Amino acid sequence: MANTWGYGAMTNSLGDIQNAKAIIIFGANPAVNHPVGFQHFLKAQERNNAQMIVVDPVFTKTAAKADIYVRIRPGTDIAFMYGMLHLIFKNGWEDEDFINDRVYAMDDIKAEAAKWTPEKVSDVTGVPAEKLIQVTKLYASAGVGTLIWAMGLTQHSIGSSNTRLAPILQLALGNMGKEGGGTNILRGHDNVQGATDMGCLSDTLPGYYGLSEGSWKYFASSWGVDFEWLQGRFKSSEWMGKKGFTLARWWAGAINGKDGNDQIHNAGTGLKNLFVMGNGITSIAQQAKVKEGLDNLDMLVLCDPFVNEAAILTDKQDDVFILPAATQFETSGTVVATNRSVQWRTKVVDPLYESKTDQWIMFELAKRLGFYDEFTAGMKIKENKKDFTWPEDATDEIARIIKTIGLTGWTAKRVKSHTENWHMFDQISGRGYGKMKGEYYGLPWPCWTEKHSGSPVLYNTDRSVAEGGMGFRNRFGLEHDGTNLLAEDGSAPKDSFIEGGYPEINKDNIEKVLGITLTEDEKAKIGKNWKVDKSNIIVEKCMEKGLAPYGNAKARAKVWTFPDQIPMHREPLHSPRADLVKEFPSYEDKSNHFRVDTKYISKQTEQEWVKDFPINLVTGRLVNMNGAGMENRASKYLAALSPEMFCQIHPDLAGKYGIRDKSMMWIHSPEGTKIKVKAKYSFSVSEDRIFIPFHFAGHFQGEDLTHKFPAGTAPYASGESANTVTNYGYDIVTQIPETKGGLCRIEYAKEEA
Ligand SMILES: Nc1nc2c(c(=O)[nH]1)N[C@H]1C(S)=C(S)[C@@H](COP(=O)(O)OP(=O)(O)OC[C@H]3O[C@@H](n4cnc5c(=O)[nH]c(N)nc54)[C@H](O)[C@@H]3O)O[C@H]1N2
Ligand SMILES: Nc1nc2c(c(=O)[nH]1)N[C@H]1C(S)=C(S)[C@@H](COP(=O)(O)OP(=O)(O)OC[C@H]3O[C@@H](n4cnc5c(=O)[nH]c(N)nc54)[C@H](O)[C@@H]3O)O[C@H]1N2
Ligand SMILES: [Mo]
Repeated sequence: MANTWGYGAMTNSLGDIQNAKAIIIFGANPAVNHPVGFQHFLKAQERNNAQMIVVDPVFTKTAAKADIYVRIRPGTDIAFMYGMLHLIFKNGWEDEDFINDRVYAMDDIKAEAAKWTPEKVSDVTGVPAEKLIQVTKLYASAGVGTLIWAMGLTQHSIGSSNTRLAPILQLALGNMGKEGGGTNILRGHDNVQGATDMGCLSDTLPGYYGLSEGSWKYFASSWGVDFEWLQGRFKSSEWMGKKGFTLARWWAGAINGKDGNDQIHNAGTGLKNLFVMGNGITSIAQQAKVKEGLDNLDMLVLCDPFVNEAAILTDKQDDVFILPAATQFETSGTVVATNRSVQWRTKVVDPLYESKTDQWIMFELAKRLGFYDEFTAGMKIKENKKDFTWPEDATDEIARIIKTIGLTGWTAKRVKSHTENWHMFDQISGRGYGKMKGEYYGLPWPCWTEKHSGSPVLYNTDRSVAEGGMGFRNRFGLEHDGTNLLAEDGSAPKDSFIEGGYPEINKDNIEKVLGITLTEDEKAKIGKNWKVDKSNIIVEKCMEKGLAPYGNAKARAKVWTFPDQIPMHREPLHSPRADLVKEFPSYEDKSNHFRVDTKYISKQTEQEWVKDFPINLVTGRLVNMNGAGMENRASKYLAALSPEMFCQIHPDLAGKYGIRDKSMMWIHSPEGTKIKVKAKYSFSVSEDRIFIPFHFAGHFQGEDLTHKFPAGTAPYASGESANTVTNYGYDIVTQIPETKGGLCRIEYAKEEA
């Protein structure tokens, strides 16, 4: 990644947005989805007269607060950002020193940007050339600017390229590692950052450790279990190193290549059981496939405080288990916020009625499956105890093991002291006062040692490493094709022993790079490198010298192992512009992508989709509902705010199809599926696109399934799921579904008598 960590987490923080002189938002609607955090945006407008630019295909509530609104065609942000870079380089608005000292391969970006003239950008994105020029001039000249994104950038077949080019734009302007700057990704669920950090990903171990044998061995010994035992849990040892299925396409595993569906690569077997803990399932793209997957399972287990609507969607009658999970209010432990900071959460009440906490369910499951001792061994190691205390010992286990992102300082004791003293920290900088002096609120990672302050602004070289400073991470070698990948002289964090770039620190180079001599005892204790050094001696020695253990390197604008080495515009698989599909085709089909063969070019060119499906389909969120929506539709008051599934449609578009305001309409997808929803006239969308929220479920392709709820459990509002008509399409690297870049056809739906 251009930005080593910014892929998923904020480099700065919500409070820090108050320092921004300009704000540019791509595909995020914080007024609706982060309404509390959005106050910091409004304060930046008040305090600094910060200009706010919103780039979105829909005129949102956030756009209503913007100084400039840019209506972009879905899936064309790369063209827009290259258009900005084109103007930046042409006018000399880039930060030359920053690029020279801290960025690798910006020349490749410059060459691509040269092709994106304002006229070309306008043709591809639908944004007038003058608007692109106005936005770029404003953003490049305002002083430090923050770049915000969320799902409007990620949910595309080119989502991962979007999330690379956005940081590159910030690198070009020298906006990284600065207060008021950075790339600030507004994350989703409560604790989704913590869940990702802890390895709820199918291609990493906790802390983003890879699936190599070395990583597994580090974890085996840190967990106090035999490596061979762990290996024995897999069909054969090679499967230990393979990526798993993703949530987006688990159903392909259950359908197992039947009836022309995508082939899977899963050791010769399909998926038989699905255990769901905290996902709505109806939030996944291509619901007809999801239903087929559910129907094909041997067993379905749903652990949820509510009746998970997967149980309503499936026709499966036997072996569907609904386990009453307790909520976050009925348990305690740590959660991680969007800016990498941690908080302690205290239980409010004991689990109500027969509900059980998620950890109780997991422990009981481990007991029944016969590996409870191994499952819990890691929590007893630190103090060599017979039993563990939940959740403190789990928190301490994480602090003990996860070095990659620097969680060493996150002991239960410290985290609790932060939450208890939250009033002792500054709202904007996060800096502590009084007894919390020298620490930043929630110890944003990396928090290298048990004494470290936390790092509120990633890649900030104006601070010493001890107070959260650092350069970019050295992850990809010292040079590539003869070009130095380490940072240039003068770019090291404040108070650094070394002026310029240096490699990541390991057992072999520590004495030379740090200019020290280790004692025999230290030599015996330290691990192979800083990531697996259980003694933490490497990190401690680095701190003494003002060095970040992960090195000081250049950010990469080019990833030589990716299908597109630099981000490239490619049309969505279902594009309204057949002419541009020829000019900017999608990728070659990808075999065994997270175990599933995945179509790109073959789907894109299967037919000229726009002929039969002429309208862009945009999906997104409402302020009163969350995710799959069950939690909110089960609330009488929240449900009353949007009691029915609806579609925002421009009156001129509706008029062409004879669709009246509040009449019913059908939306048809290229996959042959359809939903029946209520039309809602709106000028927030233009005539070429419609917007639908994805928070509804309980109806399927015109059929009301709510009679299937156990008595008394149906929510106050039900309706069609947007995901029944979201199109086929998955990101080339991450496999996130293309739920923000599809096509559809609409039709008036006759009212039944
Ligand atoms: N009230 C509420 N708050 C939530 C949630 C919720 O469900 N309800 N969910 C939480 C979760 S899990 C998440 S991930 C976040 C998501 O937060 P957001 O990403 O803000 O959520 P969305 O509304 O899905 O999408 C944001 C915007 O992307 C725009 N968009 C679509 N396609 C494109 C495109 O191609 N380019 C650009 N530039 N924009 C595009 C949409 O029109 C939409 O306005 O919200 C979190 N907060
Ligand atoms: N079309 C379209 N689809 C989308 C998106 C989009 O923008 N457009 N956005 C995508 C995104 S970013 C996301 S994150 C997903 C969100 O989709 P989901 O992850 O499905 O969202 P939630 O509704 O928050 O689902 C959480 C489930 O967990 C349950 N739950 C709540 N608390 C607990 C608990 O403590 N324990 C347990 N065991 N369960 C609990 C809730 O009752 C609910 O059933 O949707 C994705 N789907
Ligand atoms: Mo999300």
